[in-house]
Amino acid sequence: MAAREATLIVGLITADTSRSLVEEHLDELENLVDTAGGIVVDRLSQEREKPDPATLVGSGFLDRVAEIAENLEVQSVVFDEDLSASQIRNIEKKLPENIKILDRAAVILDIFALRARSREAQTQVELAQLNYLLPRLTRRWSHLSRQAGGIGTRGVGETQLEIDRRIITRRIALLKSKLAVIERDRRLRRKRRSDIPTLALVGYTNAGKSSLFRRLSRADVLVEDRLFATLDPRTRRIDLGHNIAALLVDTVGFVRKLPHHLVAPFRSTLEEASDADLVLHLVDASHPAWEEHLRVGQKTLENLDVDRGRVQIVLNKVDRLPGRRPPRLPGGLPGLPISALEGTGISEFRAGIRSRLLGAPEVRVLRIPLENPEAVQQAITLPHQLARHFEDEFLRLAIYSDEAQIAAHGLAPYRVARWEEE
Ligand SMILES: Nc1nc2c(ncn2[C@@H]2O[C@H](COP(=O)(O)OP(=O)(O)OP(=O)(O)O)[C@@H](O)[C@H]2O)c(=O)[nH]1
Ligand SMILES: [Mg+2]
Repeated sequence: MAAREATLIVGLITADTSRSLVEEHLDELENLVDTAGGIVVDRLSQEREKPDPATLVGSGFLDRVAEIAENLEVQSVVFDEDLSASQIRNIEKKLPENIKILDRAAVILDIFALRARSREAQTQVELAQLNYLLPRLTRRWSHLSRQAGGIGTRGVGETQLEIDRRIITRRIALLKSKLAVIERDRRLRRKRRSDIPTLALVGYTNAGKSSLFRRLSRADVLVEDRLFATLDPRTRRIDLGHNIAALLVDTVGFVRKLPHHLVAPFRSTLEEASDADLVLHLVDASHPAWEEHLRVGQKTLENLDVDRGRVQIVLNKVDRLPGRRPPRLPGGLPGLPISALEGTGISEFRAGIRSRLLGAPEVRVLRIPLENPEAVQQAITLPHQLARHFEDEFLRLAIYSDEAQIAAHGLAPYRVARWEEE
């Protein structure tokens, strides 16, 4: 196995953030670097009023970064904030030649590239990578001109850069049209699906989406304590109990600071989510930053035009909480507590989803022909009966119930709008 790439990570504490928040973000970045196959050997952070437009961190601080990077013999330095093309160039000038300068987005793209399996995901990732690379193409960055490196004459390098840019631009156009075709096919496939309701599992990476997917569908999907284990969405038919079925879709995870040019190509992946009848927003309630994860998720869903009314928050990993007591959600939002790992709360979860999909309990009226004694028998055993009336040929019944319960007893065909004859 190749040795893990030694990496130094750098954070920035501004007036808008706090040290503890930045430390948390660096923890996550360390996790991202690890997932991408690197190893973080040290982390540094600078406190300053606001970012330096030229080099993100201050130039004096950058000298220290250079010195430490050299002493630790790192191969790359990763900044937790987005770096512009000119910032990368300026930072490059300060750091030793052989060290790669990356930002969080580049690391995420790298993980995506490692994880993409389907043709669609691979195409999306390559497109995102090229879009990211194009404005940042410098002599050190260009993969294509790296072979031509060492020549050392500026003119030749510049020409090579122009060629690279043209190759990339052409490739981007090709990938875009390829994706358009793949997406059209998928849209057609989706249309052809039966009209059983669709549930989409979304949430911060590592929240446990695939674990829940697996528990509900008994499917063999990859569950890993790694970030972005799932990149390709998958769909399975699941049983919600009481004879109610749904399609469940597992999707790619969210992460903070996922830049927009990255999200755009993944929009189609997440479109599955925005098209769903109900979006299940899974949150790892045992994570110290769960509230921020929840916010990032809600924001991403907002950007996808998913309104709050179609979202059900699910609090996962309650087995790791003291007393298994789920936290209270901000704004009094309702959340369904579960443990996907142990299976606790799953039947309540199923019931909760059923009532979200099929309507909360309310007074419903049934009108059942007496010539159907089985249905009559079913109906009179239902709880919460408010009124019962036998006519010549019908039993009329008012009950406090939900659609799911009525369907489960095979009584859905006998629903009528009101007690009185219309
Ligand atoms: N203790 C505990 N761990 C859980 C629970 N659910 C999931 N996990 C663990 O959390 C880790 C991530 O689970 P996944 O199901 O892969 O998470 P995911 O949301 O699909 O992650 P990505 O695909 O990377 O976005 C794994 O190590 C799981 O075993 C739970 O209820 N309790
Ligand atoms: Mg997953």
